[in-house]
Amino acid sequence: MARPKIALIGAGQIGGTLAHLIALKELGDVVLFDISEGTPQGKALDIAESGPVEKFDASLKGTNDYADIAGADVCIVTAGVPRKPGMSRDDLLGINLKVMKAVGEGIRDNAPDAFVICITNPLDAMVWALREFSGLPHEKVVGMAGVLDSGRFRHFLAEEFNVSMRDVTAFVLGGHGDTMVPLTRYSTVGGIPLPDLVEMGWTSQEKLDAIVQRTRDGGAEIVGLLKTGSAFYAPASSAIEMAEAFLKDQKRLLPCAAYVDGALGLDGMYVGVPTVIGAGGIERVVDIKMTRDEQAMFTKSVDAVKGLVEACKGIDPSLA
Ligand code: A3D
Repeated sequence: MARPKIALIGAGQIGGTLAHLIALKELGDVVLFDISEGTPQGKALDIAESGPVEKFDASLKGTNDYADIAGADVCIVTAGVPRKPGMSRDDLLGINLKVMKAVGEGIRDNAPDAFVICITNPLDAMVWALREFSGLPHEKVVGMAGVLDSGRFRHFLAEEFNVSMRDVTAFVLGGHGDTMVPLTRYSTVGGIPLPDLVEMGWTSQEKLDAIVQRTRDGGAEIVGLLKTGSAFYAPASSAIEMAEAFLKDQKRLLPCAAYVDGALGLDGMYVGVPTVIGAGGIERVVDIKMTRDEQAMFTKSVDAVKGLVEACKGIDPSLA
């Protein structure tokens, strides 16, 4: 059977890291696309030349031509600009919306059967716009944020409890931004929910609240340290987990920015929710029950995403 074909739209910090991870994990052949001439070609060749040392079998091609993504099984989109210190993700809206139009049309014309994972910020609005511009089925276009946000949460919790990150599960809901909703009730260490661990004296409520806030600010913390761009290693790993779930029909339960129509009281919008990813793309949106406080936080987050979607419609009338 031929190797899967994975197209990476955007060959910047995340795009290059994605290509490297795909090769190391032998997930498929890589086509790295960018408008910048030489960047995708250079990164593809550099990674390919590590093949004899790393002993992977994968072909890597860099290109500036959308025709080269033809027939891709997965497209991962990072095209656009990242934020700089002091910027919010929402400040990127205008410029990245134009990029989503070009990318959406490129995918529509060349890889209409692909499972598309969007990473470009502001995430929830950009994945919505990318779906609109591409016209692909909703279940095949999804945004990566929740895996990263819950990964950050799990890392901080594992450090606090001095336990393996493998035994920490975390649950986040809502938009990728300051309003994201880490659900402590559904987050566990070895199956023990966080509120129980507070009662057991493993940590204090104050410390847990601080970890929740650090998770919300996780992206800004890295931007502040790097000064020249945003996080890319953990975002790339997170998108790879989603791509692998699709390619291997793993039926993983992962938090993603998915199209929700009916579940969680929503009627047709993209926002971060628990999903099942398998060969069909987003095969299920998990309709969880929320307490009144959780519902209030989720509604606030949903409203923030709706505001950004309206802003997109104001910028590009074809979306209205
Ligand atoms: P960067 O290293 O700047 O790479 C972006 C690449 O996109 C550059 O190589 C550009 O040349 C390219 N590009 C620009 N316009 C186009 C176009 N029209 N077609 C094709 N390529 C184009 O950024 P990055 O890789 O660090 O980040 C990429 C995006 O991901 C940014 O929008 C970030 O804000 C976002 N991001 C999201 C998360 C989430 O968790 C959702 C995390 C980290 C970064």
